[in-house]
Amino acid sequence: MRDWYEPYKIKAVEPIPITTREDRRAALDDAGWNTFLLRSDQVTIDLLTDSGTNAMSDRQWAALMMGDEAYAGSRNFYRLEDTVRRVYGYEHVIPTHQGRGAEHIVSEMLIRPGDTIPGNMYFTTTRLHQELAGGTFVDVIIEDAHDPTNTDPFKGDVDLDMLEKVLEWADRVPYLSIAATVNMAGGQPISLANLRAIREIADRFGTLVMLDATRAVENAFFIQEREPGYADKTVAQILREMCDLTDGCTMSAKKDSLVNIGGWIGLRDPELAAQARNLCVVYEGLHTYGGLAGRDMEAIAVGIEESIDDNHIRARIYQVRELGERLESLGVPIVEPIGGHAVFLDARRIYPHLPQDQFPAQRLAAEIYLDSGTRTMERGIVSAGRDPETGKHRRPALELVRVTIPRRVYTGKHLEAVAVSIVDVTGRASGTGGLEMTYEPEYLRFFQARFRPLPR
Ligand code: P71
Repeated sequence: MRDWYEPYKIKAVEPIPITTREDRRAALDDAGWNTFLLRSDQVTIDLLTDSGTNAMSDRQWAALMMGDEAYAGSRNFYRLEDTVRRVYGYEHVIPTHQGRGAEHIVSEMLIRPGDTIPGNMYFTTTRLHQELAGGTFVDVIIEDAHDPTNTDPFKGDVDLDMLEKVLEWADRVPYLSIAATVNMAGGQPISLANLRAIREIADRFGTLVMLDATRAVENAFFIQEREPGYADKTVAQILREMCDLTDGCTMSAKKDSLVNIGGWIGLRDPELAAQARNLCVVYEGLHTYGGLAGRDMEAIAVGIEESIDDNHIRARIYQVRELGERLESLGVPIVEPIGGHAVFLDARRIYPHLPQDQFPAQRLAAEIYLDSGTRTMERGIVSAGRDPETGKHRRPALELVRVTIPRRVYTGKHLEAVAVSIVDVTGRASGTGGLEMTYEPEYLRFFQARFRPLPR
């Protein structure tokens, strides 16, 4: 038998909304041409994100019934703590309501005003919390990551020379902010060789390495597939080797861990852990629930175990890859190599006639929705926001639409239909105009910004 089919069968199904083009045009106008502002009832295939959109297993649903909703010392917390210690290897585990709750606490705990935080490409919430704590994020990802056509197998790697330079000139670097895989680069992995070198540099300069472990299991799969010497190791072994090179992590359990809500902080140092627990009770909830119900923590513990199954993670990555390869074979420009959680469409190459100020990726996401009711996400100039010092748009090299695949939710046929729609939309590209922004919120503007279509 082939070894890349889904290692599960379907027990419960949910109908999906079917709409007309007129319905979708009205919905898009109501939503200010921003896919974040659509109601899910207006969306047929929802590829906005893989965050919290996973299908839980029968075991996870059963785990919800094992919720111990005690205010303090819930047994579900100890189960989660035990699972994280065993799988990720961090001694201290502080639960949070989701990933950004963990980022908030870690940023406030470690960053002082004026600090510099180097990392392998920004992520929206991560950088915002670093900035709100008074720090400045500096991107030290390798140059290849900014080029969507470059096929480097580890586009999430850090440029080690650049990292050393930043460590030499910066006044204070509280930690290195290292993501696995790198979301904004296209779901690209970091290699173990690079992580090892980062560890060595961090030790030499006396700074910490904090991992964004949100999609670290997906990263571990890519290492197994691509890094010499790892083909015979399990994804679980590789994940552990990655974590062992770091001092702590922030985690959004809504991705790899196959749940709908939750997060945690992992730490080794007992004093830092005490500080993090202290901030947890201020912002999240008692340190044994961190804003989660007991049942949520139980479902995360089960999800972590399922997430490191080699058959699960292979089927997950292969499903994303199948969509990417189909689009590629039909001539749609995408980011290469195909990443872990999504296929990224290159709006610059699809709409070469649109200047970045007219939000080509935002328009492309809207056009795909209009065509088939498929919801995707802009990852370009709108997501990048404004520079806090100059107030000008940040202009990222990558102007992308992310077609994100929730785990265990859609079938190959759904994704085939999505590919057909994307091909139709790109076929009409030369007749498509840009957008004008009509409302811009101060923080994380992509969530709530509104637009108006411009004529071609
Ligand atoms: C994704 C999300 C969710 C999201 C966040 C912001 C804008 C749009 C969508 C969340 C991540 C992530 C990484 C690498 C931390 C978080 C925050 N990703 N690190 O990709 O990808 O976690 O959402 O649980 O707070 O759609 P949180």
